[in-house]
Amino acid sequence: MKRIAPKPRILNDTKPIFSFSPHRLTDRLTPLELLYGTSDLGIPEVEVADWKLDIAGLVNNPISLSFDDLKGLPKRSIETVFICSGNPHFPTQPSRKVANVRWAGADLAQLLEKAKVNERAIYLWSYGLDFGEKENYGEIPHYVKDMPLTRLQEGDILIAYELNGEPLAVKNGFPARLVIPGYYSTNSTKWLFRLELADRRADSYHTTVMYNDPNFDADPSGKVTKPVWAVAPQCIFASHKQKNEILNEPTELWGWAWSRCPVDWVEVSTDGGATWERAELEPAQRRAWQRFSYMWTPPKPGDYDVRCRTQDVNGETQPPNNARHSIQSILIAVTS
Ligand SMILES: Nc1nc2c(c(=O)[nH]1)N[C@H]1C(S)=C(S)[C@@H](COP(=O)(O)O)O[C@H]1N2
Ligand SMILES: [Mo]
Repeated sequence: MKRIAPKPRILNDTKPIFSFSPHRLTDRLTPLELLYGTSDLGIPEVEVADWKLDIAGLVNNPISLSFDDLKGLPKRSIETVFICSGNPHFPTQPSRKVANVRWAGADLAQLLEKAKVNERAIYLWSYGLDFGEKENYGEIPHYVKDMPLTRLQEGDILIAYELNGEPLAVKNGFPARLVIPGYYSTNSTKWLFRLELADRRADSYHTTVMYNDPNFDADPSGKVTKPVWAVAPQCIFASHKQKNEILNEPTELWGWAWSRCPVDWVEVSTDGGATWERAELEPAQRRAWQRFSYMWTPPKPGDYDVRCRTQDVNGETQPPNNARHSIQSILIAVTS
């Protein structure tokens, strides 16, 4: 891949100052200070006056938009689960860096209609202004991700410039970023400056070396891979944390469940997965996470291995372990 935009100034990477813990996620809408935040190549500082979004490649009518042009388009907003796929070097490690936030911006499908996508196009490449270098790879001129155009049929993809009702912060992709609800958030390119329609996958570091899982169903040796795109079903406890101590009294075990589509049910186990009971589950609201709740009366004091698992409306479930969406288990100590 070649550099196609001038280098912006890169601010020092501001790592989150808290250690991420799902039990803090007690709000339906995650406050911005609890967003996990990932910037693999540092944070570029972008001048709005110089910023442009180009829509190019396999289109019959290339478009170039200023920030004012973008904000002049009809504004759409969506509340959605936003989940990091975790450390790409360890794709089988459970990732519970999740949030539920409200984005606002312009509708991607509308923009692509204006650009008149050529029928040969199969993928949408998105370019971020951040750049860097990796050992054993070399220069990375831009953060680049791709998405199959088939995802457009499900709608809801935004070029977002607001997050939870506030202008996008620099670290979250100011002035604008792509947001693909139902896809792991690594695909939601920050500091977006170019969308390119293509007939093949992007050949960038973040689409080739990183973010391709071994597809053991297709090939047991793990050589065949599949891109980290659609979100898998998962649920977490927000009510209790690991090694929580509670009194020997009835307690509400509750949390959040989500997938690329609505989830159908959540079950809770208080005996390490030996038996499972249905939890109450609120109905799905478009792409937001769904609250589940289970009233538990501990039989006696002691240590309990408490778990939750979900199945989505496509029938997909969570594996017990060795997956980024494996079943969560927390130890709850019941005292007398
Ligand atoms: N341009 C760019 N976009 C990016 C990234 C990045 O490093 N550069 N990181 C991705 C990853 S891995 C995640 S989890 C999300 C994090 O978004 P946030 O920092 O707004 O929480 O941004 C995604 N978009
Ligand atoms: Mo991520």
